[in-house]
Amino acid sequence: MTDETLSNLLHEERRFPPEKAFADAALARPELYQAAQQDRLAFWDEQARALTWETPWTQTLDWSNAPFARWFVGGTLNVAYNCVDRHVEAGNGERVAIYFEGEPGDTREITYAELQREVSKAANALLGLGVEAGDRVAIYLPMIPEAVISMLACARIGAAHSVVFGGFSAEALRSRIDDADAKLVITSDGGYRRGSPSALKPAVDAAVVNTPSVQKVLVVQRTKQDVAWNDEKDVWWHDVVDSASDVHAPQAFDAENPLFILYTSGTTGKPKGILHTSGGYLTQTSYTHRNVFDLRPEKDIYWCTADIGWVTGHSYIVYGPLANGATQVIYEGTPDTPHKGRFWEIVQKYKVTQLYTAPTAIRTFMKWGDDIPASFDLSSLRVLGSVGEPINPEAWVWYRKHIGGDRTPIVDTWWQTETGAIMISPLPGVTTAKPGSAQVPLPGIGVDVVDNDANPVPNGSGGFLVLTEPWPSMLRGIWGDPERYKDTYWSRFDGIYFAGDGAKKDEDGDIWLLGRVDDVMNVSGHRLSTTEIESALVSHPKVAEAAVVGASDETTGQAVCAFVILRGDAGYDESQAEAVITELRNHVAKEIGPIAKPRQVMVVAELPKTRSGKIMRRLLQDVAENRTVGDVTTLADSTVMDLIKKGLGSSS
Ligand code: 6R9
Repeated sequence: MTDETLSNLLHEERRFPPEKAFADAALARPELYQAAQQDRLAFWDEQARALTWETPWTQTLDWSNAPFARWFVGGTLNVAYNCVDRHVEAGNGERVAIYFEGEPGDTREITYAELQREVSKAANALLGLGVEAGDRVAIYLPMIPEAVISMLACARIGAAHSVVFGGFSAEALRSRIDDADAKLVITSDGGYRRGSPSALKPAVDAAVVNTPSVQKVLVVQRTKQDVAWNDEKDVWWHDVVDSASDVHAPQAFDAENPLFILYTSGTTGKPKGILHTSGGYLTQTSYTHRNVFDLRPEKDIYWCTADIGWVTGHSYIVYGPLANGATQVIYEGTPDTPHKGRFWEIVQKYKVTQLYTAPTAIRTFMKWGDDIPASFDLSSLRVLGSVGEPINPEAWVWYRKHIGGDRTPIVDTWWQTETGAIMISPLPGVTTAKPGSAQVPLPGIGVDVVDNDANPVPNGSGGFLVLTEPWPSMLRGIWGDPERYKDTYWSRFDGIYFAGDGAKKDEDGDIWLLGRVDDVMNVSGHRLSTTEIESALVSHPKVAEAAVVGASDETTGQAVCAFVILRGDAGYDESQAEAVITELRNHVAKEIGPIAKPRQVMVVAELPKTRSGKIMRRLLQDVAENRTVGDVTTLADSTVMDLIKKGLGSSS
């Protein structure tokens, strides 16, 4: 990518300095940056000391076998003890750890003392089922407390978990179980989604037919729907966990003991099993969770809306918040069940102080209309977070105004499954925010934007996002495939981590993420970022969401094709289609330049998204290029593509 590549950037000049009262009281201090700059490793030592270690480490970082890192060498700790027991020992056993809100409206309140008993029981049950330190356990559960308890029970006994999204197919589950050689699968009869029970166990039944490593299947009863039962393999949670002893002495494990494997899709077909270990991962997730969200465990009610099957659920529902002794909300279901104000009703009910969600959700709320959040009391909110995709400036501003009451800081947090924890983000109370930009690396993190030859680009230019220093929560490899780890992340540039994202530095050196580098189009030799054109479209008052792809074009190489969802209050009907499309094409030309003017704008009702909220542009490209639509198995809703094709067919 060259400088000229990303020169047509939107001009975003709005600035949101921290409010004085917030800044005065903020947990994150500007001095953190200086401390980290003076001595990076001493800075990380300091953060690691916030955890409770059984044996102290003798070396902060061993990078002698790069890119295979070891952090806090020689240190030992128990991750579950750090997330649960130590809070009870500190006298906070009566503090609520989890406010669970089921989709049908059932609730559960779990204190840290109860969590300690539940995790101990589950740990004892896993040991009874033959799971040992060093084994792998697959977890295929809905968003219920047992998902958190299962993960912590694995951590407690030193077994690595591999959580697989409840939305994934039997085949996806099978291949992940197989790749990790999991001994046990933890699942449930089903979960609630969009107002009705949806089954999970049949997918497990189908998967384990062909996974010889699996000895037992542990089944939580959530919906009480009928399930097929295999007497040799299947065990009810309420039989073996409820009857187990609620006392379990945690044993300390090496800082580099595997904590989990989490599969993420790569550019080739086979998913990559991203491996994370214990000490460094817990250090960075807890440090970032405290500072990025200004987390006060004594009084805050934190809520991250991610699913546990995504890395955000691992780092910012389970490990970061619980290591910090936070009180949090866990919600099982979808934002529009039973009504489109469900999220805001939950914020109001629990007086949520920090909300962490994804741009795709925010744009959906914009589409549903301002009056929905306006009818709830959202005044408890103090910090809003965004993760998963670049957040368009318009969505950012809407989030702050309509959810944050024009008052709350917004943290746009850039990171990946591979990084384990947040890497780039403003600090609330410290950073003057710019809508649409993740802005600055966190203290202790080395980030740059480089050109094709690994030279840092000057301010005002774009290139590839790289991480220049090893960090504590970095992936330790790809499960079973060290070569692929080196090839994917460490071979593009010598000695630095290639993230796969395009980015630009603005005049102040702040970082703007531009989407995956494979989302870059080449139109008549000009490189255009999909994100940039999507942002231009979303800045139009009639547009709620936009996805842009490059479709092959005989004359220009690629042509810009845009799919847009209009806002609910745009007052659109079919008869205005032509006029709206022309208006939007001209709008992009005006905002970015005529070169970016879409060849086609298609008005659709939905966009294809993964469960973690990422738009699957590959499928839209199939539509734009009139091909048969490819594999839809990782979509949150696999019927969306049919809807899109049908809608376009009838309007053209
Ligand atoms: C945490 C998570 C990682 C990819 C990443 C990037 C995109 C995530 C972002 C963002 C712009 C942000 N991404 N956060 N892009 N701004 N704040 O999402 O992990 O599922 O592994 O995805 O998501 O493209 O490379 P993961």
